[in-house]
Amino acid sequence: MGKFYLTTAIDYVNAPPHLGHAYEKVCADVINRYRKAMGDNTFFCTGVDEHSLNVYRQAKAKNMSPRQYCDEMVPAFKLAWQSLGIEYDRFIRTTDEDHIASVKKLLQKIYDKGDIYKDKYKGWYCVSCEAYLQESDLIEGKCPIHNRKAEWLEEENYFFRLSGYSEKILDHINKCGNFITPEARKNEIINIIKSGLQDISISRASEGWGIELPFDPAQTVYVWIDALTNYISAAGFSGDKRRFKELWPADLHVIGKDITRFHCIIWPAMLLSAGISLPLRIYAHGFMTLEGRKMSKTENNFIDPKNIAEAAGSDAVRYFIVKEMPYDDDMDFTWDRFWLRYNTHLANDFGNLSSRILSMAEKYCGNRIPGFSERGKEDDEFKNVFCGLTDKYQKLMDDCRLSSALDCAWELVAFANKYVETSQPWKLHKAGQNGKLDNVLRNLLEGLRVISVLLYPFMPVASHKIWKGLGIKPGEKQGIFSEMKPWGILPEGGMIEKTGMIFPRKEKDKL
Ligand code: ME8
Repeated sequence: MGKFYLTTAIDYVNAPPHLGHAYEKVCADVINRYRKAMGDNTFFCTGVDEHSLNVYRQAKAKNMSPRQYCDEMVPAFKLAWQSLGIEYDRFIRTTDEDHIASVKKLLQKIYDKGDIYKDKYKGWYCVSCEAYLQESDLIEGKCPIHNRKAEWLEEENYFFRLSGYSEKILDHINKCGNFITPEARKNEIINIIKSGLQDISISRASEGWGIELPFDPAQTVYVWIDALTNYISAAGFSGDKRRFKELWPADLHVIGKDITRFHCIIWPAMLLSAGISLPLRIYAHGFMTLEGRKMSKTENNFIDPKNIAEAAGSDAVRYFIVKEMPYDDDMDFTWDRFWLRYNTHLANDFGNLSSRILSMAEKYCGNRIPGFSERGKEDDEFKNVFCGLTDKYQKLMDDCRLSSALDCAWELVAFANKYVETSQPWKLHKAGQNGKLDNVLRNLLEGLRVISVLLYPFMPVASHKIWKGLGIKPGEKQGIFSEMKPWGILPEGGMIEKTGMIFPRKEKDKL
């Protein structure tokens, strides 16, 4: 038990979020719910990145101020996250006052340390990456990621002495094995650092949209330096010292694999320069494509998180995207697989199991939770399978291996389904073997309880329905896990309520 400060990347506001952005927020919400369930005092921050050139230009084209434009875009993000059951503690905007103060405070510290100097910069800039690219990176003059023409920028800027931090960052990566995960991402970063870091430009002179540099108000802070600072802003860096001491360092930054250079090199260097401790872990997830193609608004190839949550329910979307994204690779979303998984895993395997167990308990045990009348070897075996897999699940969750943790819970679903088939409670009832029948149903009810606890971080709506069915109300105070983990805690004689179909079968549909 302790504090757990968790963040996601903050999204650019120039287009509404798609299901790829949603994956990251769901993934963080699953981890946050799990940590809370373990009894941690969690703080979960997400938000939006507003001071980009894209925002400035789009607002101008619409004859709006950039701030007005952002104010119009923000509700789309909040609604999308709400529709997927994402419960954050802070939604930070980079135009928030405390964030602006925090950026200025951090840059002043780095400036005072002597790590910032003025120089001329010339180079190719991709507005979608909001970063300079090497000429050798361009393909026919275009950014290879965004397929967008790079722009030649030339101006006098302030620079950060990133090159002076290579050794210190490498040292930290080597000392803290889990600082960058998965391993493949860590190796990429080590290679980049070893090939030599160059100082980076941290300000812009040309546009009027951004945070003013504290030591030269004629320039604004480069959007990435501004955005990265959000993590300490939300922890109270510019305000309450006690709160900052309690929350920082962040326990986990969840980000996409495309932005590891910023988070694993530039961010640690900025913190080291300012004498602030480094985040404990960065988890860089894979990318989601749609039917084999990049998710993109401009190419009309995207899924709106709100629409899919309305069609299938938030739990089903959460389940699918987390299940399908491997820990260290990309995933391809296909509608066929989405509905197949919905109907087989959720409606058949899990939904049927829970309604079957509750209706058998209603029918054969008079709506009440039976006790163990003749507890035997078989019942211990049942219990051991459940407790063993719960321990395995916990280790995987602690390591952010969410898809594998779901597999563990699913092994239990499969085991319980098989147990129903082999123990045949309907036959025991017919034969009047009531002691045995009570034991079988008691095992199944306990099993269902454990499964619903393991699935809670992923599918909170379904878990709450099952808890209602089992007549239990886990409190949040001590953490659902510690409270609900012990085997055999269902109260004998407790009332049961049928839940109905938790996941009704659905026809395949493309939205
Ligand atoms: O990069 N699949 O913002 P962003 C999985 N503002 N993840 C995806 C994805 C996909 N198809 N598309 C985007 C930025 N993401 C900056 C971040 S943080 C200080 C500043 C992820 O809107 C992406 O990897 O382009 C990133 O983690 C997040 O969504 C926001 O992307």
